[in-house]
Amino acid sequence: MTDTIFALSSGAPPAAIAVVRVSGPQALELLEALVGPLPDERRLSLRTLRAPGSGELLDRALVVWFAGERSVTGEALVELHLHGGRAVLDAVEAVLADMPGVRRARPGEFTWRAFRNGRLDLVQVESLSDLLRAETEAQRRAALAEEGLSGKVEQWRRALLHLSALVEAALDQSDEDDVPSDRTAIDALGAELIADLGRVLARPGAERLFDGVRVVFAGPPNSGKSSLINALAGREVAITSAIAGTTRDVIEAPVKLGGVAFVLTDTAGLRGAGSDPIERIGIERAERRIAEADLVVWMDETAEPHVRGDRLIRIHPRSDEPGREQAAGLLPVSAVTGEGLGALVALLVERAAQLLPRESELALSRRQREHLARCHEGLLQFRQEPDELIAAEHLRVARQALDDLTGRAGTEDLLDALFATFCIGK
Ligand SMILES: Nc1nc2c(ncn2[C@@H]2O[C@H](COP(=O)(O)OP(=O)(O)OP(=O)(O)O)[C@@H](O)[C@H]2O)c(=O)[nH]1
Ligand SMILES: [Mg+2]
Repeated sequence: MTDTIFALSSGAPPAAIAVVRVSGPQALELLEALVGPLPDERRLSLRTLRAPGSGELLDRALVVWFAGERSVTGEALVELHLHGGRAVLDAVEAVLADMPGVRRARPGEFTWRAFRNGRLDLVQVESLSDLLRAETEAQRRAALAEEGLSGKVEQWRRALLHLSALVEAALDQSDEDDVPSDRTAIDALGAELIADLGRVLARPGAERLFDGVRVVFAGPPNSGKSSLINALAGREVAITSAIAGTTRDVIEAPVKLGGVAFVLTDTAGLRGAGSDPIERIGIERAERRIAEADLVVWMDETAEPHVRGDRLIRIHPRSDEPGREQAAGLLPVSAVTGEGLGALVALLVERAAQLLPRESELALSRRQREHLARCHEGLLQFRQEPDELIAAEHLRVARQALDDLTGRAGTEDLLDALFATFCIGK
């Protein structure tokens, strides 16, 4: 029999309220043992909780229960809204853990049960995971929009099934010359699906949104890279000094600027001659980061930037200092006076916006994009394949890709990896 699981689903104690969730076949029995006769289903009710054996008073708390057909986990579910003190929680949890067949939940286990019982598909689970880890406004909106993917995938799946049915029918009829095959409908539906999937695939992915847009600060030693990163991050991320060659390794600082997640990367000052072997390794690393960056803040007024185009942001650093000629057209920025910092942030946010999914527009994760791309590819091959039997096989591959996307055909290791990212009580 399935275990009944419980966990604290709200934040760490002490808190005003601690919500303990219990899910599984014995959840209702357990609630009855704690509070006596059950209140109405889905009705938050004030009850006295007592330890089943001793009758000892545990807490007075709001309790609520849901039958399996209506709960998020698809099992009988109980919520105890306890006073959020550590001792209250300990006492109640000790009583729960003592009951036979009842144990503490593993991380993500409530969500895992919801998935197993068909309450959520994998895309919805991922959206939930993203929502829980969202730290910026943009991440929160993207996570909420991601939920819409599940419905979209279901539409595509139905359209694909319909398409397959048309193709099968055409195959059956191909022996009988007098029955025309439905080639026009098949072509139209195929083209529509390809276009629809293509549109979603063409959008920027969600990775940058959650992992942060990678901005590398590069320029000669002493140009003020580390000082500028410290000023933008509002904390001492890197050591700064008047000694040229202070920064040698790559230092990353995740920051939120203008509601967008960035990873600011400090690098060793770029110079050729005169640098020692360790500094040279630092410079090699800097060059690698520059090559991989989404954006590069180039802090050299004279030297030719190592990147071009949309990735490049040129500034005139240490702009407060007399004697440093302001190069024409470069944004003057000073880590000391704060001049130009706001303008630089605005520029970073503006450039980042081009790399990120548009607000509340559906953005795919790498995993989602891979499966969707496989589906798209299957459809393209289906359209080009003159042999109807082989074409039907391409369609099957496309359908399989969508099933992989929603987890209908989920492999265990993938599921383990995903659910392990959840916290206990979720
Ligand atoms: N006046 C003024 N001084 C600055 C500014 N930014 C940095 N400095 C000074 O310039 C020197 C070098 O600054 P860093 O931030 O260490 O320069 P860096 O580019 O990281 O140097 P390396 O790590 O050696 O490549 C330090 O003495 C800083 O105090 C600025 O905006 N204005
Ligand atoms: Mg430095």
